[in-house]
Amino acid sequence: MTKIAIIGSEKSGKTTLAGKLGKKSNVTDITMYDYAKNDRILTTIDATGYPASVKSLVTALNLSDIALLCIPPSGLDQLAAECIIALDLMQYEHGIVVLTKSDTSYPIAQEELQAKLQKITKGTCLENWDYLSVSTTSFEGMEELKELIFSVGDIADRKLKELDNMPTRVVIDQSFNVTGIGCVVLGIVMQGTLNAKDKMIAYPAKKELEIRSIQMHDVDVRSAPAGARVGLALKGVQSKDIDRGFVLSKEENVATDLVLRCTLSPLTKEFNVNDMLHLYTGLQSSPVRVTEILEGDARKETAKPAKEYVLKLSGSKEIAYSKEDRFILANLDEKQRFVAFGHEN
Ligand SMILES: Nc1nc2c(ncn2[C@@H]2O[C@H](COP(=O)(O)OP(=O)(O)O)[C@@H](O)[C@H]2O)c(=O)[nH]1
Ligand SMILES: [Mg+2]
Repeated sequence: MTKIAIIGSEKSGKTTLAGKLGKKSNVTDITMYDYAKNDRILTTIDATGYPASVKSLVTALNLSDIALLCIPPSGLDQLAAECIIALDLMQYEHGIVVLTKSDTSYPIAQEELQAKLQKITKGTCLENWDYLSVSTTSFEGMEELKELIFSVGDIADRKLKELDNMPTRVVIDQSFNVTGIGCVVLGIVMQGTLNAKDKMIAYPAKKELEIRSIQMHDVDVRSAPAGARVGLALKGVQSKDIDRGFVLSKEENVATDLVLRCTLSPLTKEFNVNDMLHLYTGLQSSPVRVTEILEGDARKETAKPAKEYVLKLSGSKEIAYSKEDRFILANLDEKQRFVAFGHEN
């Protein structure tokens, strides 16, 4: 089961490409496309809410194993650069740079564009990603792209297998009521193995529940491994108890205020004590106020690019997380909105 996020700037051909990779299913601020043939299952997520919504981009990436960064012949713009900064802050492991609309360019120009992008992304997590020229008009590169997605998908799946024995965590992206069944949620098993009849807790609300049944791509299964996209019927809760971003787990930390050890991107602007930022982890987000900036033991008024700080953040919403979870900070008032990554201090 391979899950990809298609990202990039506006009019780079993302939605057209997503439409060629599967059949449109769910639409919120992300749009999902499904494809299944033989034992190959592909879920493609188009971050349709981006660029207006940073959350749409983070959500699409956190629901996927592979990112397809779309760059048209006109090259890198402000938004594509923002996507690269987001990928690097997330240390996004698997991806492909798709040089889109290749029918409107020339091979030599595409080669130059690739060389330029490789230079720009040197030292980032994109450093070793594959490049492919693709046109959804002439179909150049489409078959190669599908093969490449599945071969990168196999590598991602092998990595996910290593997570099968960890404590089970399921991140929820949709929750609704089905007459005669009750609360049904859709989500991804982020780690561990989920079994029918498992007793879990929905965080951050701390609602106890039981997994009544599990479906993977409309087929009933008794258990689901790490990486699986699942539909779950839940016992003991109602759909109104569970929001997008909730985590089903045995144990999570829950907090509104956080103390994070953060590294600022070299490509962000500085910010000050009392500034408002946005915090993202998994599919959750919360506005937070910076209440303290510490560099070592010294209190600072300002946090500067490319430096590491301990930040005290005061939020207004409960966030569920584990010790090893990565947090992303954004400043929605800036042109390039991604600021930093961090972990609990
Ligand atoms: N010539 C050409 N046009 C394309 C290709 N892919 C997309 N387009 C066109 O580019 C425009 C933007 O495409 P869209 O998929 O909506 O881009 P998005 O904003 O990144 O989702 C539309 O007019 C598409 O028809 C392609 O491979 N070749
Ligand atoms: Mg689009």
